[in-house]
Amino acid sequence: MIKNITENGNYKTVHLADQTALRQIVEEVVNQTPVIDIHTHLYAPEFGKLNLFGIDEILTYHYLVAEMFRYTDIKPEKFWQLTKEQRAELIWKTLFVENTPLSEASIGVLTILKELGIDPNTTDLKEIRQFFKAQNITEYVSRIFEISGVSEVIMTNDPFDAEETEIWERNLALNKNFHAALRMDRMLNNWKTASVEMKQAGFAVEEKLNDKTIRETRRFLDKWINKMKPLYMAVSLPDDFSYFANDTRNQLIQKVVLPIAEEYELPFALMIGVRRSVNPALRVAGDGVGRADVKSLEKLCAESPDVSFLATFLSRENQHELCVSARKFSNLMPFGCWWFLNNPSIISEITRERIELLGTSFIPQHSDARVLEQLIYKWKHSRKIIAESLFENYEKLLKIGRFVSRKEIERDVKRMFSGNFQNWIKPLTKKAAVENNG
Ligand code: HDL
Ligand code: ZN
Repeated sequence: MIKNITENGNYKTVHLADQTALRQIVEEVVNQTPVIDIHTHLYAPEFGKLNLFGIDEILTYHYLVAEMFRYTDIKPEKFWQLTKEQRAELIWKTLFVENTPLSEASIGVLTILKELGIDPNTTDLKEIRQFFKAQNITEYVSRIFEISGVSEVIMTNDPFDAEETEIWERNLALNKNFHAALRMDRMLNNWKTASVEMKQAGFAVEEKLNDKTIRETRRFLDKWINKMKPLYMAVSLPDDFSYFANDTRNQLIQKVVLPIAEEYELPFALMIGVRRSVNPALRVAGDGVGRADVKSLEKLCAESPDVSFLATFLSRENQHELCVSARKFSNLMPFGCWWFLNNPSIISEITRERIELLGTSFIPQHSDARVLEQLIYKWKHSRKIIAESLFENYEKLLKIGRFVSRKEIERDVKRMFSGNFQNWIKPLTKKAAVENNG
């Protein structure tokens, strides 16, 4: 039963007076509120073959590659010699036919098939392939966004990736729902190689961080900021990242990245706790996780109060510490259940501890999608848990006798799904604007 209360005779506020109505409304609002997916590896259709979609890309997702190796005795070097289609066939046979698809990534594939109207009991990949081959990519992108409830996605854009920069140099008009993020991994984690590549691209940099190198590195970023119009700069950092060390990475952060962040009002996103190539034979599937030191993130936030930081960690234990840090620094926005945390049991724990410690002042999820259709399962699975977590807390209010209105629920979910991010990023201002009009 929903109590209709007329207040002051001016308007009627619907207050949810019992749990059944409340749960139904929370689920409805969470499922219908569009989300800005703030971190993906998707590319706008204009990037051609970098824009991955279809069943063979879905099945050869590196999460499934890693899982497949646990069931077969094929050696990685032999696996990598197979064609994309052959790898997809092997993964399908191994994880979906010979074994029950119970992992999050394999259930995700079946969620995609179901939401696209393909029978998840189909065993013949050739039949499934026909569906994807028939798609017109422009209409298909809109359809996938629609099914997923995604309004916009932020890409991951690497100024050191020749295949990608070649497309940027064409100055194409990109699909308006795809935005850039300037990825700094190669510059900050592999300066030795990055400085050589920057020099080859005409920037007078040396490995030694002298004044000229700093100036030229900032000019390099100026170029790519003006080219890509990123909404933020991002870097993934290893579990042993320490902002207390006087190393090259920290000097580049202090002398290049943070000044640029302030000058352009560009947020800086840190994704901390990855151990790259724990098993190199698995290639992109070979990375691992390590618990990181949250004190370094706190030092960054404390020393740069005018910079807006986005942050997430790869280790479950760090996520609780991140919530506490975010209570100390209002320039720190926690986001997402990253990679090995993007599993229902852990999304549940992280979302609940975030609501308990931060209310609605955080960004609950990003998809990290690499293949277009992954938006479907990553958001369907996450929305279910976000709705459950929110319901539990609204229900506490009802039990106290505090009414909850649909309008409040809509405001809260909109804040988490898009508002918090939109408030964090600002239209590229200052220098970039001048460059554009110069
Ligand atoms: O560094 C990152 O952005 C990670 O998300 C990696 O791309 C990782 O391989 C991944 O796809 N995780 O979901
Ligand atoms: Zn990622």
